[in-house]
Amino acid sequence: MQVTPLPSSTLARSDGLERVVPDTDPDKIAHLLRRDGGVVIEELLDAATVARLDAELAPHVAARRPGFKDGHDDSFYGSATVRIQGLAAKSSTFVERYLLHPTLLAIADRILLPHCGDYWMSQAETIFIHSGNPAQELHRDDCNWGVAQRLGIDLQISVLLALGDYDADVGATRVIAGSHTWPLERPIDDADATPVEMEPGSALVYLGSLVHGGGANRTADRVRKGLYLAYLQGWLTPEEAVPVGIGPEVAATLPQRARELLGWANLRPPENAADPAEAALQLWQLDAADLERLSGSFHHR
Ligand SMILES: O=C(O)CCC(=O)C(=O)O
Repeated sequence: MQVTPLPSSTLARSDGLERVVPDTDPDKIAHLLRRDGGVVIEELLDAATVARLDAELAPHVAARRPGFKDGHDDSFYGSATVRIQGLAAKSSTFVERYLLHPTLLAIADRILLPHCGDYWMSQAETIFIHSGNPAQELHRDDCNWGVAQRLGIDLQISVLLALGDYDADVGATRVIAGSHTWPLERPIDDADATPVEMEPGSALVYLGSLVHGGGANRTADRVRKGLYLAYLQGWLTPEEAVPVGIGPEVAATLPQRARELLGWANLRPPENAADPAEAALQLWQLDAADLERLSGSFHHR
């Protein structure tokens, strides 16, 4: 993989986010997330793992024309952007090293579990921004769940892993640090957003309430390779129809925690449920006959 190293001067913290390493105390990372809305974990994955992920996804990316969906207004998703989903069926490295990364799960436990029995994956996709793609509109991921967004609790944690060049020219994600605390009505100004530049293998982790957006790719021939992953409160509908994209045959081969995160398990009731009905509740149930038929793929807990 040909990657242009970033000059160290461009690694300044002008984006307002702190840099940590993967074995930083997860309480500290959760604190930074709550304080700034985002944080960069440097070297979340090593170079060999990044290369393996990239290689496993490459045939799927090569077979896809840029643009999200025919007949769809691509100005948000990017008409020169390649988004591939169903990643758990396409890359075992995605599951083993990214979805189940202990640091990411430790952060999600701290931020999301206080409000749910369990969280699950909302979406994972390549966001490969090609030359000429304009900057994406700044937004909050939480706007997917407009009513819940007003509850004032953390709904989602998003991660953007750099699989290659991730500098301002190639379309690094732009963020407004601290904007997760703003009233939703406050106007958003593009001039306040700063690109988060990272080395391959590093990851931007941010709350669903943080204002952000993909950058413009102003280069002639480089591609901004970001690998998106989001963990969501289990009582909210994921953005991607995750289990459908994976199928029972693949699900049966996955570790139990992966099946739980990928919609191949029912959801636990909240641990602190005071009401007996709430404590007995099982969301995302499966009829006993279906459970038998899918034995080995759907995990009943
Ligand atoms: O690609 C990026 O940097 C951000 C993408 C994003 O926020 C989105 O597509 O919702």
